[in-house]
Amino acid sequence: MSYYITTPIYYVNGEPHLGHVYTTVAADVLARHMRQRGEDVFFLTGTDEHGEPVAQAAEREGVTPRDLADRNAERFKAVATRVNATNDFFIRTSDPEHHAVVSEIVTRLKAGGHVYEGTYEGFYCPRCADFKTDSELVDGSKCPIHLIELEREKEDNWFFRLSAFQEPLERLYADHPEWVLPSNRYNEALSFIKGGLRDFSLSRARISWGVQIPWDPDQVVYVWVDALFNYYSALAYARQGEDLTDRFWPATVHVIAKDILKFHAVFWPALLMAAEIELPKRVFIHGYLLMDDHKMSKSLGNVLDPFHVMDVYGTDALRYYLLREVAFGQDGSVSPEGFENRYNTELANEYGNLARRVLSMIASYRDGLVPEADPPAELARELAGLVEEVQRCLDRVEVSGALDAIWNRVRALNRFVQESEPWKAAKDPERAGELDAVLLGAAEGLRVVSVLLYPYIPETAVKLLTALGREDRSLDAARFGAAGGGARIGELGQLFPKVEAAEPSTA
Ligand code: ME8
Repeated sequence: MSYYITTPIYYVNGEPHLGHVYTTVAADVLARHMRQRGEDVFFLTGTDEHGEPVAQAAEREGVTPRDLADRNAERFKAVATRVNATNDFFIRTSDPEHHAVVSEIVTRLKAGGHVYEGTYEGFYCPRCADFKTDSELVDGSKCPIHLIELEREKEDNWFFRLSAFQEPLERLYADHPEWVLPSNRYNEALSFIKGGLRDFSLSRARISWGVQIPWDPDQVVYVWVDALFNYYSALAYARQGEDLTDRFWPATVHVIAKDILKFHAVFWPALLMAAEIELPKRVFIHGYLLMDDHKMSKSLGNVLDPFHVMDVYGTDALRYYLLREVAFGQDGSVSPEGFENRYNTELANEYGNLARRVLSMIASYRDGLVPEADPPAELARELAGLVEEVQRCLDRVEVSGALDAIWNRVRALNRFVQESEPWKAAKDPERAGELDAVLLGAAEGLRVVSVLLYPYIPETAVKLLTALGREDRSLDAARFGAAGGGARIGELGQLFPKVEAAEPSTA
């Protein structure tokens, strides 16, 4: 089956930060997991380069929007690589191929009677690229998100008849109660729709940085319309000489945060209906990472800078922390101190030490060969159903739910090793069979959790599976007992080394 997953395309008006990393990593976990399942996966991320957010930032810096976009798009690309994202393509809305698709679609919208000429009068926030109703404003005239003073604008432009989609959208929500997840976000979007939909401007007259309206060269396509169609346009040109649209459209899931719910859960399906394009199957809305926790950490200082974390602790540690600390779908705080806690207690102790311990026992008690034995029934019970549980969670985009389920088994394996005390059996030749079963069970359990952890901590999981002499990381391999004994184990360095406190900065 095909599985097409997207992140938002990020604005190039600023630097990539932890919030962007969060969404990209979560989407990457899903993409990697679905590949493990043998699905035909396409994973898209990229940059949103038009409109006021970028044009104004460029003006402030005294460069052209294109220069700013070129510079920052490179940074976003580099971040995707740095976090080990396995995106199949990186779209930039300044790509000429994307322009062509947007022009064609707005032309089609007009031909279909969904576009009319009108006058917009009201408030507009250039940072959100969003029109604000009077009731949304703070202190009478400020953007509720950016708290900047907005001016009342009046301009003639082209309107999209969103109001005509009130009923079709209500029907979409009634027929597909899980098309927006989690359910609180579904309710929020539905109540926005039920509150009455107003037509919105499909074009802007004031700026020129964007896709020209084909029948009116004085206007450019509203940046959100331009941006949303990236999910569709990318498939047409991501692979040279090949159109992937039939293979991957409609998208399986768009992963976004709650800031852009309205655009994805209301505007987007209406635009697609108008353009007579099939709707994506799901939008998943995650929460915000709250980063204002100023507790001091020994090695990281007081801000969780993702690049610093990756430099000091490695990419896997950051990926793990983000998806473990905050329930995916809810808001939650992240902090350097919280990071260190999870790194030391969970990654280094619960997983890293478990791995080292099991491998060193196999090395010293069984000359480095995983023994042949029947796996212990209690472990088999503990791990039964785990693959299905992880699949069920990830089908519903519960990225941290799946990780919790896996981690519970990491803890169960630790208990198993602790309680079965193989070091005692190793001293008694009569208990050789028992020792074989414990070592085989522990190795097999470690292998199973590592296959399932692969999407979250890919570098570490590959190291561990290699050291276990079992490199198959398909989901079928994640069944307890699938591999059995006989493998020769290899060397495993320290997976999550202790990091000493950073020297106090002398700057
Ligand atoms: O909105 N916590 O781009 P953007 C969690 N170009 N996620 C966060 C976050 C935080 N504190 N801050 C940002 C745009 N994000 C548009 C999108 S899509 C067709 C166009 C993540 O650069 C989260 O995914 O402002 C959020 O939705 C996105 O960055 C917004 O990125």
